Amino acid sequence: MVKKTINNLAILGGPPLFTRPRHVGQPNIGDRGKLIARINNILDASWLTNNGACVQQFEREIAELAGAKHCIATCNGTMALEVAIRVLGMQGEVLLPSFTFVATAHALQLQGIVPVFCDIEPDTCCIDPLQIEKMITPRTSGIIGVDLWGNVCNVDALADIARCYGLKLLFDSAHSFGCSWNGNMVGSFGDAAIFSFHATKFVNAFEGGAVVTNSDATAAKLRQMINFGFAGIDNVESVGTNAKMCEASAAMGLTSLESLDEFISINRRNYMRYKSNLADISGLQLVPCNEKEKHNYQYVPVRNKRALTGMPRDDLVKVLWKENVFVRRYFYPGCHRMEPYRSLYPGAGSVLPETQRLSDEIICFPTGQSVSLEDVDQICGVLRLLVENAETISEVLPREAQVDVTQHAVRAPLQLIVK
Ligand code: T4K
Repeated sequence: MVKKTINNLAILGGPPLFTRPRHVGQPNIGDRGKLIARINNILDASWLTNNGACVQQFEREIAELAGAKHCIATCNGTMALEVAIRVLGMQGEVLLPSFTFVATAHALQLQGIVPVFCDIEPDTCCIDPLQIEKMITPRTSGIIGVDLWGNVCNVDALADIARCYGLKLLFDSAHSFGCSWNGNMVGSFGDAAIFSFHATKFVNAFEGGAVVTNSDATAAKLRQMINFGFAGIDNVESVGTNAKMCEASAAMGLTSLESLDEFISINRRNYMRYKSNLADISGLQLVPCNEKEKHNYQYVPVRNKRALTGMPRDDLVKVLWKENVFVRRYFYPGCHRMEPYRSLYPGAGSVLPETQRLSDEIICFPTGQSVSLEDVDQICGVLRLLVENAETISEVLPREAQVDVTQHAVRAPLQLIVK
């Protein structure tokens, strides 16, 4: 264990805190033996995709856990969004938060639908229902609420607005599988909801996603849409695409589900440890979870209040990356400040003050199976050191050798770009 002082910070030439990088989104791996057995069964059955036995079982389990009548598994969360938007008949303009992963906006833009970016509530960091009504126009056809980091949108308020204006309501619940709102599981709200089971999600299927809905008609359309519009052999009834989940993904998904409770309890344990460690570090505010609800605790989002910490957010990120702590700025800079949206809708930021504030403050910290309580203590120890010595550290940080935090450090540390 490296005892950190200002003088041996890795950014100043000291050894990194960890030799093995700690990543946000490092996959949780369930029982390998069971996964391999499932893969062997798939190979023995010679049925690798197209609604195989594992996919069917995965769909049943997800529907049950989400409290939804139907689950349609997909190859990833982005395709789940695309087909759900299409099947729900969204068109013209759709309201969504800018503070989301860019896939939410792209799934609209790709289909010629204008994403209209709405601001977020300061407490939940989800789309602000009070702002939505101001932005509805005759061209608005729907709302996409994003359950950010597992914090669920104000479902009732969104449903009221959707009902009042005749809008479709879709939830991007990529982050909130296993979470609840008012005691009801995410997946049972609105016209439909989507999940992501990407490798970085606490339940993963390598790549994977799903649409859940309580509507028989929507489910039937989705089933066709994900499989080229086929209604039976040689019988195509509608335009469709290929968004099917394959058997290997479903095998991984089923294996992950078997460890669901264990993954949540590890995430919760780590979240609570960050919470107690950060409680006395001035200016680093852990975004609260509603602990009365079910939560998956798969993200550890922290706001850096620069006036209190004395450290710019990106300086904290640079120092941590050099320590092999690959925190992420989810979601900087907000979709409206990314292309093509920045050029297409240059005025969008004028109504997004909360989004801009949060995206300039946010840091998400590593958690999950690969992060121990000792890791959390050590990461927070570095944070304490940085904040308590912010002035000195800012003076000695090598400005000419900054880590470029715009580059991914996927296979870090090799790809860490130092200018
Ligand atoms: N809606 C929302 C709100 C979403 O957050 C997402 C996806 C979607 C929709 C779309 O769902 P999918 O189509 O992806 O199923 C990552 C994920 O790729 C993405 O799924 C996720 N959200 C987003 C928040 O995070 P990037 O661009 O940040 O990925 P990348 O390659 O930088 O990796 C993230 C971190 O995970 C790194 O620190 C490295 C680590 N990692 C990653 C992989 C793949 C590992 O340690 N092992 C791995 O195998 O998007």
